[in-house]
Amino acid sequence: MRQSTLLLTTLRESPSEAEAISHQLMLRAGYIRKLAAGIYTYLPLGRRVLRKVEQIVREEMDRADAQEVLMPAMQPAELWNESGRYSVYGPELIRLRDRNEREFALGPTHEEVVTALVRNEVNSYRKLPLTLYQIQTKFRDERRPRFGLLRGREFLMKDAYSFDKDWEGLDHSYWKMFDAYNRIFGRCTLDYRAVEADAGSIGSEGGTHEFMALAGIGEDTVVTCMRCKYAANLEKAESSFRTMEPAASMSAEIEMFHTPDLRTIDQLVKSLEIESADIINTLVYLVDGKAVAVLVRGDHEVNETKVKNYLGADNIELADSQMVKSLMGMPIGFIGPIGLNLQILVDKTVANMNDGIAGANKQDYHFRHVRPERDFKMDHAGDFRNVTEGETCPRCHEGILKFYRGIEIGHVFKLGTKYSKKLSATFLDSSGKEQVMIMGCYGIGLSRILSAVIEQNHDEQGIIWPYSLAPFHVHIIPISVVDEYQMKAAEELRTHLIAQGIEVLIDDRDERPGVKFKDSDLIGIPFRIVIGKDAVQGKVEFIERRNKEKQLVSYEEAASCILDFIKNIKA
Ligand code: 9G3
Repeated sequence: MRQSTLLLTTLRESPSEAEAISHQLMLRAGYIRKLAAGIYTYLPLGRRVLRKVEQIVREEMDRADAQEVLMPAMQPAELWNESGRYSVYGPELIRLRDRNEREFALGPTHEEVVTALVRNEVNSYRKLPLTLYQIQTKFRDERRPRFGLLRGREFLMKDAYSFDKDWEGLDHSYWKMFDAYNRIFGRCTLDYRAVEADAGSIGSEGGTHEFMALAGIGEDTVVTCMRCKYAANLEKAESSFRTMEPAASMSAEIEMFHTPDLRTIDQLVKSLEIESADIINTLVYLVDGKAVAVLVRGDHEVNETKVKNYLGADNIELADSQMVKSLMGMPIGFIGPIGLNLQILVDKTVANMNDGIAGANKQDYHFRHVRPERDFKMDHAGDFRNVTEGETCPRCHEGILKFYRGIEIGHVFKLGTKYSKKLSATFLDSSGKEQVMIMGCYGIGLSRILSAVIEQNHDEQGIIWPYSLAPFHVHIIPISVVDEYQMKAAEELRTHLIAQGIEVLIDDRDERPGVKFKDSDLIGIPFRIVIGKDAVQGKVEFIERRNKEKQLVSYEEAASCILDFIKNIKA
């Protein structure tokens, strides 16, 4: 490809709205352009990288015996009503009417469509297991699209769905996909972790893992043990909490005391000169619209996912001060469990306290010497908090838990019969008995992978593509396009490299060298060959983008350097 014809405009500055480095670089390096919030065009360089990711995904899906299909984005509302999800999703689900006023959704995912397809096409156990996949555009009207391709409203996903005759079969399909994901993310040269995850709204009936690319910009928190392989999304992570028996009832009787304007943990800690761990923090949540109190120790945070799952609810939100005022007739900051006529969930760390400070449900008053069980009933004690860094691993009980920020690039679920039952996807088993298919579903965010790879592979000057995903492998830069000798050498080198299956971009623009080098650093092609005045001695400059190593080599050496590199990364 000749850069003088390539649709590529690099920007010196990135638009102020771009906060994530991957977003800034993809805009500046001419990989994407924004059409609307969360909606992007892939320019030629971006499309070439995306196609390489697709190619890796297809190869590994095919290797895992999944069959590629392509399902429509226009999904009849009837299907979403059959699954009962049409009313569950709000404005995030993009809905439209066709010319006959029939309702459709623009597909955010395809459980309903694929189950309706398979229920019509498969009726015998002999046709199972069956795994279908597609690479297709998804639509989700995110309230806050941000970080470029990381959280878009229209994005490319590989979504796969497995159908088995029994749970054992699903287990086999699940781990086959899991292994394929490891190969895919390995080939994308991503630093990632597979973590135990919360099934979320999709409600898988048997476990789910997320694949997290480690990156500071990541919205998820990955909890890993520094000693064993334990890794979990913070939403689900636990620690090896030993429920100690509360110390003997040494604490005095409960006592109310005046705490004027002491509303927050910090204010209490400072003015009473206590530890935050001595405080019983009472938070009020609206869970599916119902007020529920959750008690955690003052140095812990409530884990809303754990609370929601415990109560089997769909929605949870922290009651704000107005809600608390109208619910409890007092301002936030003095709520406590004693005399509180709400359902109370108590984190088990609190259950072990025996001399706590808690709100007195009276403005400007708290209780001290509070002892759970003695002073307030605990309807429900359980794990309702986020683990903290430094706690002990729940698996090996020795390793220390460490946190990382992660970008969710993949998610695999054991669905069970959640959709096949509702949509009657059944088959006749070997004894002719009708059975419900057992499903799994498996997603990879292809657009997100571009962002994750850049977040993990860039420097001050721009992107540094891994060889496996680079839009081109070699960037040939003649210093002077009017120098016939240099241009001839560039063309010969290009022909020689292409003959070896290497993808080459020639910067044949009539630009100053400095501009060419800056652009080359920005777009991140792994290898660069500069053809300058040394060309007459048959020498060219060979530069590796990642470590900026420069060598003056002959044409042949330049080619063999690249071929050697390819050989040992393929090895
Ligand atoms: C919706 C909307 C947004 C959604 C969903 C439905 C996420 C929804 C979960 C999944 C589960 C798996 C197959 C590939 C892997 C992920 N956001 N999910 O179901 F209507 Cl608006 O998509 N689907």
